[in-house]
Amino acid sequence: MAFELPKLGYAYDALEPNIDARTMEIHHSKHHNGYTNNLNNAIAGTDLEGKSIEDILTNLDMNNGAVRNNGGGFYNHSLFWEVMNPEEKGYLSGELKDAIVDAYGSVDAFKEAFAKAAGTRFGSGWAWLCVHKGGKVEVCSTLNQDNPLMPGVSCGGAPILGLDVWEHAYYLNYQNRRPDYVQAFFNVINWNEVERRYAEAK
Ligand code: MN3
Repeated sequence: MAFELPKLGYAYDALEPNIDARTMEIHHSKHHNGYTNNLNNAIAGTDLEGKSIEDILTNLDMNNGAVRNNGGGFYNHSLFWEVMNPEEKGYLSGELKDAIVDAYGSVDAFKEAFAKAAGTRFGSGWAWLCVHKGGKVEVCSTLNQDNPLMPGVSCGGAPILGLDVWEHAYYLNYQNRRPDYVQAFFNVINWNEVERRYAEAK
């Protein structure tokens, strides 16, 4: 059973003006589709075929560049689409909010830490909010399509929120203004989904 490009739960223009429709369309139908196809090609006929993406990434041979890049790309974008929602207005509450305040002192300080992780990731990569067993949360970032599930990545726990900071994610609308794109992302986070992932992973 090959991996399939997941459908978006909303229209390409639904995140405007925070993320423009053209960027969303290219990002999903070209970039994410490419990672999906390349992942399927990379695992075809190997013992990875038929395994879950989480299983593949958790037990990854980091020297396997094709699976590292495309498996990461497949997983990271699938998470990214789900942690955004045009109808949620970024309401953070409950146990996740408590964990964030415990770790960072306030929601604003967490946003600053997340924006810094996204803004200082040199070149291409992702910013993450992760949860460790027991519920402690941590902000970090990874290079290229790496993610916190992969072995030896300097970023631990289960990813529950991720932001793509590759230029393809924002350049059409924001050009070199990555910090503006990061701030716009805060407007479209689906905190219900992030909280669901927190409860499942903690
Ligand atoms: Mn991308």
